[in-house]
Amino acid sequence: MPAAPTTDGPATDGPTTGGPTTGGPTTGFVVTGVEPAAAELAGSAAGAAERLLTRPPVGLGDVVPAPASVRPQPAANFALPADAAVRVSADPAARDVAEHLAELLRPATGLPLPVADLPTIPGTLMLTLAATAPRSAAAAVREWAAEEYRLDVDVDGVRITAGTAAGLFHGVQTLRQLLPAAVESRTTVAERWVVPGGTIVDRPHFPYRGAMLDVARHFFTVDDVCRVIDHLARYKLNHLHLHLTDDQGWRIAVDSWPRLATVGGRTEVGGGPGGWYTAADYRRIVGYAARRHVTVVPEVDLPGHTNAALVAYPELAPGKVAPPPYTGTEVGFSYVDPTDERTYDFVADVLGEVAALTPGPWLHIGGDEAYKVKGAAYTGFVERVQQIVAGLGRTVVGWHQIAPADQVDGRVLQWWGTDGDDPTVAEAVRRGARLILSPGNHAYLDMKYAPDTPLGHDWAGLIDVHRAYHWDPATHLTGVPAEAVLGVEAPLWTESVTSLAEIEFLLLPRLPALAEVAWSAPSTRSWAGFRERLAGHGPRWQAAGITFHPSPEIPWPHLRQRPHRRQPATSPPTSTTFRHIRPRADSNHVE
Ligand code: TNX
Repeated sequence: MPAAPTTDGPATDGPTTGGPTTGGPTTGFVVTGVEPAAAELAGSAAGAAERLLTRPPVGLGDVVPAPASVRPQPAANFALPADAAVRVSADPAARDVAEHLAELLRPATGLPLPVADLPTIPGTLMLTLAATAPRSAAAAVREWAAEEYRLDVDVDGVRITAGTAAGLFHGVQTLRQLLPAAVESRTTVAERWVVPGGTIVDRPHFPYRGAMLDVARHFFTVDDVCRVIDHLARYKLNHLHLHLTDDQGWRIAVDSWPRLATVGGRTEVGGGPGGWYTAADYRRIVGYAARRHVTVVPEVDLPGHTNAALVAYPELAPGKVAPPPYTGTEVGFSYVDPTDERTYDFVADVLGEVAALTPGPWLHIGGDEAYKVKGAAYTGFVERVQQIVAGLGRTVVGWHQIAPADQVDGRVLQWWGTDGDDPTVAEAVRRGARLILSPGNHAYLDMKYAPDTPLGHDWAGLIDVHRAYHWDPATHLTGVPAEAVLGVEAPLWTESVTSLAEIEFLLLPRLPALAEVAWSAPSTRSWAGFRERLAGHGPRWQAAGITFHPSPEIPWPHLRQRPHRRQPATSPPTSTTFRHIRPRADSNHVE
């Protein structure tokens, strides 16, 4: 007779590794004094019983962003055995996702997790490239069905199926969230690695889901940027927009105009040393992102926000006089001379080199707050730059100020208004433009959470987690049909942000809120459900050493006892002095 289980198997009381399928020393059952056949029977019965008793700490639906469909099978929980292996369809991109999964799980589990191609040996974690049947006909014709995945968990293992490596990658991120929070630890942890049983079928609601990092106002290292990419990937965001140039600094080396970086890159807000990315640095960022199925969208902001370029090349400045370097936080005063042909050589050279380094389809040309280039001078400039981008075979993206310029194939406007009524943008959409929505009062990650937030701005209002979550991209702008909305992007401007900890403090927990707005169908979204699901991510971020804002809106399991206004235990952001953004007094622009 098997003895009774020594414990009722709460997941966190379990062994370091091993589980029912290995029958290792840590199953929690003791079998004594029985014949071999009976022992075998007893052993397998004990294994079955333990599987039934194994309670995962995470529910199958506890995923952010909310999946399209979740069918739990509580009797089918899976515990990762010591000999767990990853098996994957023989395809280089899928193989890379499998390696990524193993890399994610090895540090905390301490398991070897070898990766091999299917079908040699069935593994416990299987990644299969195949149609995610059954798939609706409607989904099949939507371009974003490409990112769909299906995840099946039963007592024998986990199977992720997708039509593309990107779909497999999203499935891996879901699996990561279904494991105990300790999986985020970078060192080996004593834990039972149980995954809740059942099936998830999931796909994004919008194809473009992104965040922007302003590396111009303050410079951030390649490692910092890569860490931001990790945060995006975790929440199934698939675009990183890099704001590479602004008045305070030029951050990308351009061979044909070398002083842009070597002179224009040496400044930043507040007088710090600045910096820039070499081509190799930038390639590293792009490659790191690509491996996480994130596309980099480079922005060269034109014709305004160009003081750093003018310092480096006075020939681009109106009057050909170099302005002094600028390290303040005002906007709208600088511009490249739209009447000089040399300016268009500059634009073509810079965009050509940036395009050559960038595998993705998008080139962002800025276009915001060019207060001193007005009317036809402005639209004429934008139209020429749009043609340069088209000539490079890329799709142009610009801040919504470029709306009055002529339509060019595929053009995308990034809308950052705070009022959902914008007739000029609605008209550009009628002429064929598509939109990325970054409403300043919902998606701007540089806004403060609350009046006492130690960094950030408030010109677009305060954005707590609820405000970041509570809006619908499909209906947000009057006169813009849902089909014109490509997706959502959360910009992080960095006038007040000087370190990775500060970036993370502003990103988390609002980035997952915006990720859910972009990924999850409205029918699967609810604030009540979201705040409960998000709560489980606090321990994950803590385990990974990630800074976040412990917003009192979220019922954090391990932070509950803390007074509301305390900062996170991990690297609290320092308070920074910040002058409110406003057009310079000498700006004569009226919007
Ligand atoms: C507006 S939004 C800007 C940026 C500032 C930001 C600060 C947009 C396209 N331009 O230049 O950094 O406000 O929140």
